Amino acid sequence: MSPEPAETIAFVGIGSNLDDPRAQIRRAIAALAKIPRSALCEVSSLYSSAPVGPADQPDYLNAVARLNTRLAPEALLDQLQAIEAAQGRERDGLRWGPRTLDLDLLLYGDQVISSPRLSVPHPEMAKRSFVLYPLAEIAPDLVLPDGTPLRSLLVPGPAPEPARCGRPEDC
Ligand code: A4P
Ligand code: MG
Repeated sequence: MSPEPAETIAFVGIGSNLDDPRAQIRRAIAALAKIPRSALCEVSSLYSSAPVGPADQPDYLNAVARLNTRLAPEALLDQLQAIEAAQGRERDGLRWGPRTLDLDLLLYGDQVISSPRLSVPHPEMAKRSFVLYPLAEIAPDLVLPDGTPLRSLLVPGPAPEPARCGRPEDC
């Protein structure tokens, strides 16, 4: 029998801009809390921002969650994709198009993963304030696997607006 994998801290980016994004994110958080062999430890406030990518789509709400997990990275991705599917995520082939729910595996411990299904750290995360600010809210001292302090990435560009409702449980 293979040994139990070590517990690893994973950060998941949550985004939605269709079909009541606030409710989508609330449902997603409830589903993240039920992922097997994992514990949902913390969730950031919600942040609203204009879409990155095609502009003819609604604004997004985003948040970041921290999980402690004993799932391997691809098994965790399976769980995230099952939650997206359960919330009506449709993939129409449009890159960065509108979606009911997007769950991205941002970080999995210190691991750098490059497989056909998974790139970790998420390749776009360092450029995206809608990821960096909620991540910094729950992990201010985080250092990326390449040694870059998260804090150093926050300086350029405006912060996304925290959504008025604040933390997801208050929505
Ligand atoms: N995949 C590879 N690495 C990962 C990872 N670290 N996490 C693969 C999750 N999936 C990963 O993803 C396509 C494939 O990427 C998956 O099958 C998986 O095997 P997808 O979710 O089907 O497609 P996508 O989300 O449209 O693509 P992508 O490139 O992940 O888009 P992003 O980067 O998620 O961007 N603007 C604002 N303001 N807020 C947003 O949240 N989101 C996007 C989507 C665009 N603009 C946005 C926002
Ligand atoms: Mg995605």
